[in-house]
Amino acid sequence: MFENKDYIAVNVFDDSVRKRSLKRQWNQLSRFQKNLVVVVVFGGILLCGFLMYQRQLLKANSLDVFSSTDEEHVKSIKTNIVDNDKIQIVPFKEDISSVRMIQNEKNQLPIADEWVQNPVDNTHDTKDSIDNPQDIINSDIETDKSEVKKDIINENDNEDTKTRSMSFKGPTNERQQAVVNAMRHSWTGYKTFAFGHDNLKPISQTYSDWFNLGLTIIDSLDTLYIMDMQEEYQEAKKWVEESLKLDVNRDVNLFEVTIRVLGGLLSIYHLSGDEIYMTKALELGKRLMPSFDSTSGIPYSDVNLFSMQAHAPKWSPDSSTSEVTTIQLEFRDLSRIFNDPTFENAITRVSEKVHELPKTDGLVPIFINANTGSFRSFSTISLGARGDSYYEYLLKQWLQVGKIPEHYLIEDYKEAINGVIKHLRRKTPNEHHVYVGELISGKDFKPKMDHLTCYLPGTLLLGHKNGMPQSHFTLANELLETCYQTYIKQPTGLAPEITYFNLEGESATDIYVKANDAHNLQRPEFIESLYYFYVITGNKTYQDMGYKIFESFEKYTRVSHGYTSISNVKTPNNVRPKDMMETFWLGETLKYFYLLFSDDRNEIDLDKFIFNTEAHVIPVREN
Ligand code: DMJ
Repeated sequence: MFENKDYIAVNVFDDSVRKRSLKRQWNQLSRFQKNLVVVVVFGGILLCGFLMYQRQLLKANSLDVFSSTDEEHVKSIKTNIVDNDKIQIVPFKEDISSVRMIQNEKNQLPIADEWVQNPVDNTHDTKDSIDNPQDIINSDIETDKSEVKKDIINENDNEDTKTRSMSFKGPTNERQQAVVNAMRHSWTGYKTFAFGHDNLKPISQTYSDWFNLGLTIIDSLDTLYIMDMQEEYQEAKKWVEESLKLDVNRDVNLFEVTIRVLGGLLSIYHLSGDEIYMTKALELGKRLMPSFDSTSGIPYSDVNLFSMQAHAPKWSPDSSTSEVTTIQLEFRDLSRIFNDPTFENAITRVSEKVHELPKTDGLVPIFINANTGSFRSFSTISLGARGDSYYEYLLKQWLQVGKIPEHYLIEDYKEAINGVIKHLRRKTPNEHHVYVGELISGKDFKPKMDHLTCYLPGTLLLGHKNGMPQSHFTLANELLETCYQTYIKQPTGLAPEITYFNLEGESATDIYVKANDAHNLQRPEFIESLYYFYVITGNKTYQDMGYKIFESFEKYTRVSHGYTSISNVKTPNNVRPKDMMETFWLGETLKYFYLLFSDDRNEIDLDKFIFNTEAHVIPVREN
């Protein structure tokens, strides 16, 4: 029954028997069967060859992204000394920044200001240089080389980086200590069950990955440093030194990686002075640059960090407006550190393009097309999801470049806030809560406010501190109060993701929450605003408001192995944990809590630093 066709006898010890047996089997096959075998074997060989060739191509595209020249560049940055070209890196001491100054008899201006003021004069034309990502890398490296040659290396080149770092004293009161405990509990859960992965799932005691970049570690670095959690900080730093791989072969979101990873690396570099972070930041910056390779210069939303190919999101041809306009602080800072305008040129071009587009009294639609460079017609106008940080970065970029009077960034900001007051600000009929709604299709008012919008009171106050009009101050106070109400009106004391307001008597209560919007994702925006209010006014009431909310987080989101987002803020008996600890819980929310409770309002000096939208610190130039 097993004879011949169904059974092949192979004697592994006798080669001649084996060969004869195989030959016999071959001869017994029909012509069709023989052809089939030939096709399968050769097809397989061809497929293998093709796959290997593809792999080589990808490697060729990716391998040279970061060369040893960058290492040299990093070294030279530390202590560039003024030569006849008058270019200097101001060492990071107590520290203001690594801002370079051009010194001459007539004036003293940071280089970055000149780039912003005269962007068309840039010798690096971004559009030309991004046609081939490999070119941009090579040209960057060439630029790096020439800078290195120009610089005279200081004899103190190996000066201990600690002398360039900022030191933090750790918690000085019970509230700060409580936040440190929360941070330690979050970190321990993450370290135990998710170390090296993006997120902790604290209930199932496992992890999830989004970009495969160890997001929680990077987002936490500066928080651990500011809280003086030395042991945990060293664990995080060691991971960056030994395990952070930036050439991940997957599509990542340009905005998210910029604000969390690039921002996180830059921030901890500025705080600690450790060169490893700026080396990594440079590599990441280069890997993200292909995003700008669109016809219009408006970046694509997604980029593969290994193949360095970028594209629009899979679900739409458009990028989010807030995403393409919330990468500028980070890329500009990278340019300043490395004295390489390539990054700043690319993001300045985006800001300028957006500046030129038609708007509704300064308000922008939430979608923009990377190929046409135009806003999507009839898209929503919102200071919540997809719109929020466009407004935030107008102000903060202006602060970053030294508050140049009448700069288009601050003019756009002022116009936008006037637009908010004119089109989006409303007051509820009974309790008179002032809120900021949305314009659906760019025109129909909707009385809905995302929790994300609660960053606005803080940003408005920061603007007012820097010369913006009284109307901004008034709106800031009104909105802060309303945001607080979105917390304390819930039985858990935690705000939902989205709140609706009574527009003209259609609801029994002035503030209400729809079933699908009742989740709380441990977001930072309101705590961020409280932080600005406390630091700028010195009024401790804001600390008390914050502590009440902190206690609610403790009560409803703390679990055995970390903290979790919850599904329902309206049901204290069953908040339905989502089993997810967001990276911004450690990167932002806990950081702002800690700074809010500080006795020292100047722990981070707002005249010297700006927080990016993920609460990572970026220096302002020294005036
Ligand atoms: C963070 O990633 C940033 O704050 C961003 O600006 C908005 N979303 C989250 C936090 O809510």
